[in-house]
Amino acid sequence: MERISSSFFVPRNEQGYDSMYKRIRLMPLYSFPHYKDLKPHIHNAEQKIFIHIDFDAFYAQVEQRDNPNLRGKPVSVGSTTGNKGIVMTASYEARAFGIETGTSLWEAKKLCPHLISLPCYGPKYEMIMINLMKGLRSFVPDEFIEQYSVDEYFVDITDFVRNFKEAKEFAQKIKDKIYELEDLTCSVGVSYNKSYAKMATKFEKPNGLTVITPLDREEKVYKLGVKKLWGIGPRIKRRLSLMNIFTIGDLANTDELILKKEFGINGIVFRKMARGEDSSGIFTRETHEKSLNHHHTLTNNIFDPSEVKNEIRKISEYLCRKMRDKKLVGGYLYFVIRYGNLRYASGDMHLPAYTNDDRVLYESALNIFRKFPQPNEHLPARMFGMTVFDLQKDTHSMNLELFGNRTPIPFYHLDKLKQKYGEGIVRIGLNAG
Ligand code: DCP
Ligand code: MG
Ligand code: MG
Repeated sequence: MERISSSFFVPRNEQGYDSMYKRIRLMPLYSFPHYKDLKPHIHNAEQKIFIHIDFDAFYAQVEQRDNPNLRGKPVSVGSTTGNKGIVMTASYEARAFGIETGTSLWEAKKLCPHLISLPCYGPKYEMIMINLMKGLRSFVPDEFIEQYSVDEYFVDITDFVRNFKEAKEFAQKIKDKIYELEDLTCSVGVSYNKSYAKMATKFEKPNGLTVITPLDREEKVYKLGVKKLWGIGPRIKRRLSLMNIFTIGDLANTDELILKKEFGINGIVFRKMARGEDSSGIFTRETHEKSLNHHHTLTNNIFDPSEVKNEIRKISEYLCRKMRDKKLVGGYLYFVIRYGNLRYASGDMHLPAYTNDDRVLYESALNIFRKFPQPNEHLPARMFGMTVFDLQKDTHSMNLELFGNRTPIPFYHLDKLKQKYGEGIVRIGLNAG
């Protein structure tokens, strides 16, 4: 594999830098695990093992690697235009002076007058990540790797190790491989869920390797401050402290309803993450794109149960039609309702089988919906939305076989009729609820 060297790239210039920076920021970032990735219905169905990889002082380390004169010196990478410059990252030598991401260049120079500030050179960092992806693929297939940000990866190694001891060895091998390929150090976290793995990475930075097993939970995680948890920033930390929640353990042991009342659905997510119950898996570009969704915001809010069901039915029908149109069946459903007061509730579930049957989607959506506050005069519904994930090719026979106990409906033919004679021509009686 080719080693990326700085000579490969055109010289930097200030003008080019902006667009390059935009490019790298436009890389798909799947952000903080959205509540829809957390499958609330699956409780430790199977234990997984993830590793999380994050480079140490990424941009700065790359610059130090490519210019030996910079090694061991305080270096920052960021924008260098006039006084408005900002530090994107700083080498660990510069961090010793208190310089960190987000420090203004002006302030950074005050903290450390001999700071060497360099412009950011996006494509180089991007190439490193592309090269690294190739390296990771020599350990596990593509679908087990998620590039999470400009310098981070998650790898699901559940199927490749038998226990945490092997997981640690596996992580060390990956770490060594990265060093061999790119001459860069990273820190690695190993744990049984993504949130803990990401947290573990930070424990021994730089160049660290940390494992958090379920047995370590109380000892290593619960005593930490809530801010160490993925997605909890200073504002949420402040709100939590007003509720007397300071550590991750406090958060994990707070009643779900109390958190829900304060933070809505996010409260439940925070608690799950604190407890190590984040069950989100690897999001690849593939699985991410393999979804279909439909949302409908009503012109007038509704609360009459039959009207509400009718809306859910319409969205189910529409989505199934869309799936059939692409000859796909879906395996996972996400359902969301937004109320008149702009609060929302959502949930998701595995569909009973891969399907594009209107009835199955409708019933499943209703199953999720039943757990939510039911719309009423004071809390009418304003928007409904559904997303079907895990789309697979429809082999057709599958449908009939799996729902053998139901009357098979020739949906594909009906779609054609509808197309020809208009929507009203046939209506399937969907009765659930
Ligand atoms: N970055 C950025 N803007 C931010 C945060 C980071 O441009 N607000 C860039 C610079 C970093 C790179 O992304 O080098 C990776 O970000 P990290 O948060 O992983 O920080 P570092 O890798 O620099 O340092 P650490 O060793 O703490 O991971
Ligand atoms: Mg990093
Ligand atoms: Mg990072």
